[in-house]
Parts: sequence; structure tokens; C-alpha cells
Amino acid sequence: ADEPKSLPDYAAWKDRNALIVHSANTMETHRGAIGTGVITPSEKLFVRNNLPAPPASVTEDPDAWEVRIEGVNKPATLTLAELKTLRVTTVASVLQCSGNGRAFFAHGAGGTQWSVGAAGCVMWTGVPLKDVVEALGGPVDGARYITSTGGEALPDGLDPKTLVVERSIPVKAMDSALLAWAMNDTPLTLTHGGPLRMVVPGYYGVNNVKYVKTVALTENQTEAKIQASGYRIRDVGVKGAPDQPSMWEMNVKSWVTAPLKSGQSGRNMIYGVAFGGTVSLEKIEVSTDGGKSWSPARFLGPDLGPYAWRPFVMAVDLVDGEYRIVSRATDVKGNTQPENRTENERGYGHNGWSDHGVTVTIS
Ligand code: MSS
Repeated sequence: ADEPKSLPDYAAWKDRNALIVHSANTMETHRGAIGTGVITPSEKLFVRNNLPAPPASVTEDPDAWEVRIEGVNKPATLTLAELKTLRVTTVASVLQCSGNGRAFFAHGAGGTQWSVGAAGCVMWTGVPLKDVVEALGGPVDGARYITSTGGEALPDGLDPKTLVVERSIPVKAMDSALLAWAMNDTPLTLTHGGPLRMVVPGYYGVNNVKYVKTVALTENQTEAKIQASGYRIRDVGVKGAPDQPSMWEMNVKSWVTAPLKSGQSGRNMIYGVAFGGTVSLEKIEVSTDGGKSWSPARFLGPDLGPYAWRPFVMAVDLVDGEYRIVSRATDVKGNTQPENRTENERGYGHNGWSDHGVTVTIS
């Protein structure tokens, strides 16, 4: 077996025992470390970097960080200190990688083999993007996308478009997007995109551009590879292309977090987390017979809004035996998790309830 990997320097402050370290750029939360809280402690939150992070020095004087705003009537470069003079907002939202659940695909989807832990629910604090755009005279005519660029240094000699983390999202996301400088009430760490990050509640992780250095309202989507052909849903064996669905809004999803392997006969508490992506949940159900019969579970803790997840619990009496425990969430629009995954080349957007279950022995 491989030696257990240690945490990379830029994430050394993380709780090593809570994480599966896939690589220096990819760490996921153990299913058993997700817990029953509404907010994921920062030390346990997953990390995913497509490129090496910028040097730690960028977070030494966060207020000096500059972001260029384009595609507005009065384009400007603003410091984080200036952004802080505008309106402040806080939102709880699920941050989830597009490939969370990739490990369950059977065709060998390329990329990090995330199980359930490339997701967490955190509090973001910053300025609503809407307010920034309004302060700069509003969007230019014909703006259809919000295009954000990450602040990583790119190696010389390579076409920047093949590497840059630059993502476009529909302009309607302006209603909820924010430029965030704090996570879980602490200045945003380099690990999670400090000093400043584009946060798009309800959208997959990749759209939440870290160390954001430019935000532009654009007529078209960026031609950067990560947008044009990356993070696109297509059939197995098919190459990515701009006409395929982009990993934007998240779908309804849930999974069990305890018990994971064994339990004692008698009363058992089954825990998990569930979220609707861009809308609130209607209900969460749990099955202990692999989905043949379902019972309602109960949400735990406060409802922090449509973008947050809801921990849940179901109390059940179990006799000795083996149980396949699965959960199934339904959102307020009536979308219910499907039983099976939608096969796709890169293993994106898996919300099928069957694969996400656990097999538990009660004795
Ligand atoms: N940003 C930048 N700048 N860079 C990179 O790399 N990545 C992505 C996002 N953003 C990046 C960015 C991804 S892809 C994800 S998931 C996220 O981020 C994560 O986060 P954290 O904080 O956890 O690390 Mo998939 O869809």
C-alpha cells in the first residue's frame, strides 16, 4: 500500500485525519468526518486546485488585493479595502466539486476519484456582485455572462487559454453571486481562494473562482479550455465541446454519513446531509432495504437558506443482519434524486441515490 500522503504546505493547517489526501491539489473529507453540523468546519473542508496556488504572500495584506471589473459602464480596478465599503452580506452555501461521486462510475472516468467528500457547507461573507456592478454604472448592453479569472501565475511559453482558471456563468447568477473575503467568519485562506473569491451559491465548485483578479460581464463565454471543453457533460468516449451542458447549477443530492459499517441491534440513528442545489428541500427519505421501501427522515438544526445543506436523522430499530442504507432527497420544485447515475465521460454531476448508499452490518 502507498504511504499515507501528508498535507501540502498551503493546506498544512487542515485536519489531516478528516481528509483523504488524493494529491497535493486534491483532498476530500472522509464520509465519517462530515458530522451532523450545518456548517462544515474549515479544517475539514475539501480542497481542489486545478493549478498550483499563488504564493502565500498574497494573503499577507488582503485589503491591498486588487480586482479588475470589466463589462460595466465604468470599468475600474478596486481594492479589497474599497469593496469592504460597499454592502456586506453573508450566505451559507454548499461548495461541491463537479466530480464529487466520480469514484462510483464504472467506466473509469478520468480525474480525482472523489467519493462523497468533495463537498461541504460553509458561510461566505463579502459584497453582493450586483452592488459592485451597480456602483460601476451597471452592465454594458448585451452582457450575457459573468466571466471570472483566477489569480494564479501561468507558466511562460504555453497558451494561457489552455491553463487559466477562467469561468463564465449565466448573468442571472448575479442575483446570488458575491465577492467573498471571509469563510466561516475568518478571513479567506489562500487554500480556499483568499484574499478574494467569486462565490456563486448553487453552482458547482469550479465556478467559484479563487484569488479572483478579474470579473467581466461578457457577451460570450470565455474560450479558456476549462470552460470551452472542460466541465462539460457528454457521453462516454466523447470529447468536450462548447455545445454540451456546462457544470453550472447543482442538482438535488444527499448521502448517508453514519453509520458506515456496523451497528448494534436495537435503536439506530441514521445520519446524512441533503441539499437542493439552487432551491430548498421539500423532504428527505431513508431506506434500510436498498430502496424497496422509504421512510421520512427529519432535518436537523437551523435552515440556513436554499443554498445550504440540511443534515438529517432517522431513528430506526434494526435486528441483526445486513442492511443497504440509502437516502433520497426531493426539492421544492419536485425534483427527486434518481436511482442511478447518468453515465458521462468525466463522471460529473452524480446524484443517483443507489451508488451513494452504505452497507451496514448490525450485530
Ligand atoms: N479557482 C482557481 N483560481 N483555481 C482553481 O484551481 N478550482 C475550482 C474552484 N475554483 C479552482 C478555482 C474547483 S474545480 C473547485 S471544485 C473549487 O475551486 C474547490 O474549492 P476549494 O475551496 O474546496 O478548494 Mo471542481 O468543480
